[in-house]
Amino acid sequence: MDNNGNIVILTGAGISADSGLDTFRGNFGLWGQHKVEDIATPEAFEKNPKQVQKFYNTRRKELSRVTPNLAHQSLAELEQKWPGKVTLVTQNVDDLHERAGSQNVLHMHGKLLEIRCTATGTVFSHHLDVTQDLMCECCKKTGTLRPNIVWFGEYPFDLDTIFSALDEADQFWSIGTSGQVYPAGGFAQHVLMNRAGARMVEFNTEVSQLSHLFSERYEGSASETVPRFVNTLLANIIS
Ligand code: BJW
Repeated sequence: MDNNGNIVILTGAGISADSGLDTFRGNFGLWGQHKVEDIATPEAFEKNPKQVQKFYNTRRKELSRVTPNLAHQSLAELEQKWPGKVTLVTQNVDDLHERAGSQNVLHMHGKLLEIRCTATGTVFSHHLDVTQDLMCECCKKTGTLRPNIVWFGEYPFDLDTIFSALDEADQFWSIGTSGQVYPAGGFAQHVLMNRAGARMVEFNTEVSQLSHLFSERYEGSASETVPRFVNTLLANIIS
């Protein structure tokens, strides 16, 4: 493995928790406040679109009240300064990585600030509330717009690009994810099986379902552990 080689980083809700956004699981998570099957499935949207749009309208609004934290910022700095390729794969639908300055970001579960026309598949950037009586710019109909979010049973975005990056990874980092959702929950295992000797690092406040796959673990808030780790790494780049 190349010490200065390619790094693939998987982020989850935990990295945005220090910015004030809720995670999904755990006592105070979003799935503690809402039933997942009432929100995050295509069937839920079909049955009760108003309720699903309301959930995403609330979360979209929250974005204007939060800012990237030191973990997001240090990953952006890493991408800029690291001699190898840095691929940031996020399960998060917020835009905090981009606002911190990261450029190579793959949003495998979609983006809160995008909506999609179910009639044509066209994706639009959208920062305001979405209601069922909003007319779609492309098909000129109402009731065809949905959040551009990947729900359970739907195929995540950019998987070909993600698996190509995993197949070339010299390091795999997992930050703030419980590892309970697939296929993201299988990425660490994929790297272990296909990239013998890759550096495996996990950052989490607690032991996760995937912790046993990582030879290096940093327990604590991502906004503290990640910047410390990145600073040390950048200070030790072998030229
Ligand atoms: C901190 C911290 C701090 C806190 N610092 N850390 C049976 C077995 C296996 C799989 C399946 C199965 N039945 C169905 C499936 C597939 C299904 C699945 O995985 N289900 C499981 C629940 C069982 N997956 C799918 O359906 C996916 N599609 C799919 O599989 O397509 C077919 C396919 C097959 C094979 C290959 C390819 C494709 C789609 C999944 C869609 C997920 N959607 C959601 C909601 C939409 C987005 C949104 O509204 O925001 O995505 S669910 C939700 O979970 C969201 C997240 O992105 C995702 C992951 O959650 P995450 O980020 O890990 O958050 P938490 O809350 O779980 O964890 C936070 C972590 O942070 C914790 O560990 C904390 O300790 C930590 N933490 N504060 C550091 N300050």
